[in-house]
Amino acid sequence: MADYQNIFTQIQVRGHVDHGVPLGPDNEDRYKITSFSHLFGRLGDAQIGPVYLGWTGLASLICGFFAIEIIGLNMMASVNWNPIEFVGTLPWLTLNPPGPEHGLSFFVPLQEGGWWLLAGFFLTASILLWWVRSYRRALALGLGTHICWAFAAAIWLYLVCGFIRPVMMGSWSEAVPFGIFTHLDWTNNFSLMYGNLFYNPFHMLSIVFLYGSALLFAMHGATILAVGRYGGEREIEQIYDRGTASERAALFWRWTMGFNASMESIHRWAWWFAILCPITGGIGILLTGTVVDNWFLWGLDNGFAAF
Ligand code: 07D
Repeated sequence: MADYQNIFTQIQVRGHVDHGVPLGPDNEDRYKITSFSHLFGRLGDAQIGPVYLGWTGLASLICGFFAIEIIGLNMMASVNWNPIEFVGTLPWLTLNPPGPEHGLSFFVPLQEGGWWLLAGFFLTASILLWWVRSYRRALALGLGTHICWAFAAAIWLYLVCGFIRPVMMGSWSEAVPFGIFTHLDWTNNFSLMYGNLFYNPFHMLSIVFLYGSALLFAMHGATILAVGRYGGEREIEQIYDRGTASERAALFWRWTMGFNASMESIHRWAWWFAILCPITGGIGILLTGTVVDNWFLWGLDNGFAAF
């Protein structure tokens, strides 16, 4: 009889619906709606759901909906409510923060940035509520909270760019616009205004962890796929058995570079590299314009930039 091996086999896992571990009386009612998808089965697990929405999830989606509505309707208004033009020019459309004349005021006329403040409030509420939901679901399942803290690291950079630094600079006008090209322009202008972000050591570090994460992910993903023919993706059994795919994988790296991570430590490496990208990035942005006005001149002063 054919049995499931790994992604290379043509067999899909399609057993009975798995409702997961029992979670106590409060949660039992929710675990009902599920379905199966052949396409999803090719990419991962064929079972869809059960999705746990809960109050924080619902509130997050509602806030996210408000944010997107405010941004989208403002963009629609900017093209005279013409749907064809909206679609055609979407990458250039934008909802901008208040101008510098409004400082940090909360009472800004809607057309002069008030809508941006409202959209920012709802987007931030949505993201924070989603974080609470992820934290609570992790606890309910008896997991560690590693995913939530990694998510928090990304939220840190988001808050630095859109809230904490503008507050420290005393003006909402420092914040990021809601728009596809305009947020890219903001990024470019930010670098130009403050003397080239490449000379900001925290931008350097953030790039190290960004590229480092990609490298680690490629090494780990490739290693596990390479030993897939020996069942390498079944990490748990592999950790305590000798002579397994895992042992070959480890030996490969010792042969080629003299050192190997363990099945457990590679995931710690990945986690730290991933979270340090936005953590160091957020520090770099926070220092810009508050502590350091020109990173190139700062680099000259500190002996690593040259004319
Ligand atoms: C942005 C924050 C978390 C996101 C969350 C999600 C929504 C959804 C949806 C409304 C990603 C929020 C959800 C908003 C809304 C709807 C529908 C995480 C984010 C929670 N740089 N650069 C970085 C490189 C240059 C600049 C980081 C490379 C130039 C600025 C990273 C190069 C200039 C900033 C990085 C390069 C410049 C950065 C981002 C090369 C001008 C930042 C890390 C090869 C273009 C940010 C310290 C990240 C930062 C940042 C890479 C060049 C400007 C490492 C590879 C010189 C202003 N740059 N950069 O994880 O942290 O982002 O800087 O040239 O703010 Mg840079």
